[in-house]
Amino acid sequence: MNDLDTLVQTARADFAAARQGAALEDAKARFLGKSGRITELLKGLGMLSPEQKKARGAEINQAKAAIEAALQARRVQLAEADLDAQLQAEALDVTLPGRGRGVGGLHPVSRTIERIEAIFASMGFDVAEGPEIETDWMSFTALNNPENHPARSMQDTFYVDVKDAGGRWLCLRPHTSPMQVRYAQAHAARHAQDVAAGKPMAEIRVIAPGRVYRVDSDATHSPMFHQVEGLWLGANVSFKDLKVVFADFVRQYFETDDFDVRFRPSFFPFTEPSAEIDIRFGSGPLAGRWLEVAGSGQVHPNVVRNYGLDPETNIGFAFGIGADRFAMLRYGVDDLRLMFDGDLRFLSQFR
Ligand code: 2NM
Repeated sequence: MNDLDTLVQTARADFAAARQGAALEDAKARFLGKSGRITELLKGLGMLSPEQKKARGAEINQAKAAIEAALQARRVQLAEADLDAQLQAEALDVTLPGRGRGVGGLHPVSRTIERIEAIFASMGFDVAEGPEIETDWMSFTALNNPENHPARSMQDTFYVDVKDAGGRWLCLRPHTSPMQVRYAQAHAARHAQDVAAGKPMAEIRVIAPGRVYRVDSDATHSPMFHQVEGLWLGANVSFKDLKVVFADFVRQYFETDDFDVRFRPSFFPFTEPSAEIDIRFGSGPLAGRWLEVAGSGQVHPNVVRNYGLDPETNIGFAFGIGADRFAMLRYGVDDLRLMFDGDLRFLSQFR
């Protein structure tokens, strides 16, 4: 092997030993650079005779070409290795299951309230929502509960450490009736001219859904629960209308005609007479038992007066539905506490 073959072999070995582009370019300089081995050899040609120069020059150029080819081959190899490494590092396994997004859903009680709202809306009822922190007057006095009267304990609630202008503690509303008072007062103000002229006023038809609070907690009572209260007030709205409206609501809500309705005499401070509404299904999982599903009654004249209306010409009924109870009946849930524990194993069944 002559000196040039050895040089080419050395260059190949050096290039192979270079693991990165920078090291490879260093190795290139040692052979092909300004003071590299090949360059030095070419400079040495000047001392040779023309014959020798020609022969030796051709040999050196051959060696140079071989080294350049080896260099280029190694460059390609290193670039491919770099690309491979990058592909490895950024590898994406498209066969893995996606992380996905948690699918949310409405709470069963929210679904129930929306369903109840839609049914009453179809019968011409407006929907009124409002504050959960209320005055004593709105929560009790306006609803015919005299101040400090023991009947208030039927709706005993929680109080807030803030007093209203009259010096009475604010409370968490024990029912949504305050919203009906607010709605009826606004309605009376809107129709003040009719009211003053003793003319028939446009009817009030409204439901008030929402959270309410009571001092009560066991398997069937939660300190926070949901009501939908309804109010229909007009020139001569009667118990007969209440029975028709309520039966139609039950028919639509439970999607069956196969049930009886009965009114059982009861007492509420804000209605007179008052009645519990019971229903009994003729078929299905709940068939045969009377179920108490609402309270109701003819709105008391004192309450109508507190709406700002004349109880002689504005007559009607109100009712209160437990939305949580209705959700339980529809979905076959037997413990109220499940509704408020926030357990996803329960809630995800309603997505
Ligand atoms: C009930 C039962 C009976 C009711 C009464 C009123 C108002 F504002 F007109 F006085 N609103 N809701 C009512 C009547 C509520 O819940 C069990």
